[in-house]
Amino acid sequence: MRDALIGLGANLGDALGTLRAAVAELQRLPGCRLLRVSSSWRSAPVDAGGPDYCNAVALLSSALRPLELLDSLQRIELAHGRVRPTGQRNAPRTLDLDLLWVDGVRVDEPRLTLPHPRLHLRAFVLAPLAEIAPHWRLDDGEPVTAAARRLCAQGQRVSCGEPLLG
Ligand code: PH2
Ligand code: MG
Ligand code: MG
Repeated sequence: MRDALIGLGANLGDALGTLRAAVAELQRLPGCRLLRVSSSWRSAPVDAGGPDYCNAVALLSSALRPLELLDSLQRIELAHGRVRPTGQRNAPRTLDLDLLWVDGVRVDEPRLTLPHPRLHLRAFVLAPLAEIAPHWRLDDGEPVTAAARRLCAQGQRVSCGEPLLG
């Protein structure tokens, strides 16, 4: 079993309801145990257009290989009506489940790069991560709390919203 960090995002339809449903599905994923889930955090789209996003992160313990876990995440996205318009990068989406980090795993393949190459640049990931794992350190050793504060000071606005569990 390895710990795995998932980023959740939605900015179409009932985004908060979709994140709650996705968390319930992560809880039921075969071969996985849900360890922690952040609150829902609201932010403006980064490098994208459309409505504000609801974002969250979830920490799993998973017996699946990274690509198997990615397949499972993409099945959940599809079940929530995720479509990928051709030629439109970062199009608004009903549900985005990104595999961001797997303990001890580095891969760089067409379908999957771990750790996620933009993990350290996104307050909408680091703020919820600091909520559930305040002692987490990024690849370069920077504490997640400091990195989240720095990105917010640089102008990325994120605000904590509703709990996603219970
Ligand atoms: N996801 C993107 C691009 N931009 N911005 C916010 N605030 N939240 C996201 O989840 C997000 C984004 C591509 O996946
Ligand atoms: Mg994404
Ligand atoms: Mg994605």
